[in-house]
Amino acid sequence: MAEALADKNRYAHAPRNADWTIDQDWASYTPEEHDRWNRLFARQARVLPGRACDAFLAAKQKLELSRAGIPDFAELSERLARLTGWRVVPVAGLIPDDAFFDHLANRRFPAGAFIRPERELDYLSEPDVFHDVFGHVPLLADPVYAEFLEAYGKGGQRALRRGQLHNLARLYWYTVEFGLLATPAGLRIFGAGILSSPGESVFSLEDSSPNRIAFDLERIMRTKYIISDYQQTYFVVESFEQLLAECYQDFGALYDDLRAQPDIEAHALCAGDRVLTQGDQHYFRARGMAAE
Ligand code: HBI
Ligand code: FE
Repeated sequence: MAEALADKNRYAHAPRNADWTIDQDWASYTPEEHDRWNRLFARQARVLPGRACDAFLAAKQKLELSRAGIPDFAELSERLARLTGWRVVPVAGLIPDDAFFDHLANRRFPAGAFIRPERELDYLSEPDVFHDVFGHVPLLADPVYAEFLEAYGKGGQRALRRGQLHNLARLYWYTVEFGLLATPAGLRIFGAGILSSPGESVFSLEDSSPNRIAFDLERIMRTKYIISDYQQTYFVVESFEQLLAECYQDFGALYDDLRAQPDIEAHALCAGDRVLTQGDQHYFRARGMAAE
């Protein structure tokens, strides 16, 4: 297993700092690795216009992410820091929750330095440089979203202390990873997990299978999710301002409420949901996943 990991992620054994950051060693990327980034990038550049939110498309330009090859995080951070003070710091993979939240609370986004192997081009088990830098980083150039993610990091530290991280992780999952935005032109994508996935970029907006429900903080914090396939429900925010405003409140009272309430299945609809589209869950039934 260790060999497989090393083969897949050549940073797996890189020496790391106390804050879990490593040296990206940008010069060590091979032409094949840069080429794989370029192919992933080109595929998303084709599918995202008209589907990704404007803030993402604008930031992709501003950050010059359209330049070929895996970005040098130090250079990218100079451009990003001038806009919102955020920086991108290299890590070998998933890092402990407390380190992760501490970085976010200090406007540092921990991004995987490795790029997925050819055999995992479409499905990826751990956030690699394409998921993190192409999917997550551009929205950090949006001032309101940038403030939201810093607030999320601070909230994460509080949730950890209360032992309610699973509730906050759901907020991250259904917004930062898989969130949709309502716009006058229709629904648009802002979640990084969708932005970095060609199939889900179409599925999340256009397929009849998933539910699409208006953002509701408590509802989201009770809703379970799956990590190995497309989502069965997407939540829709009105604006990043709404997202930020919802996260400024002290979650203490909300967490107390949540302890008393049962979790909600990923495909379920609840009384009180403002349902934009009710999914037929055909995708999940075909996989025997949606419990009726
Ligand atoms: N580490 N590098 C990295 N990236 C993540 O997205 C990440 C992590 N550690 C913890 C974590 N995410 C989640 O547990 C939190 O989002 C809740
Ligand atoms: Fe992610």
